[in-house]
Amino acid sequence: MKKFLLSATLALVSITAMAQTAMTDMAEAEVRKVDKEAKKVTLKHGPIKNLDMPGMTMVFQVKDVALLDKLAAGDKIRFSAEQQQGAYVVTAIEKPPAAK
Ligand SMILES: [Cu+2]
Repeated sequence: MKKFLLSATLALVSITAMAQTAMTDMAEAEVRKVDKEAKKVTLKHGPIKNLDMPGMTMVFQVKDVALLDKLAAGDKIRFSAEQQQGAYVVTAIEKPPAAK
């Protein structure tokens, strides 16, 4: 009986951990510079969980230049990034509905 309770608790803990990962998938950032020609964007970003990166200002490449279309310096965004072949690449950008 004790053993059953323990494994049930462990299962519950791992489900909770998975849910938290999904919810914190996107990081917060403020756009500093948009460079469409180079397909790059400079972001002052908060912690990025999946990259194990603390908050900082840095340049990202973008997966698709269309992500930069409606972006301007000063915009507050949420974004997803991945590490691909040694470079940090933004794969998705979300702007809050209130933004222009
Ligand atoms: Cu960074």
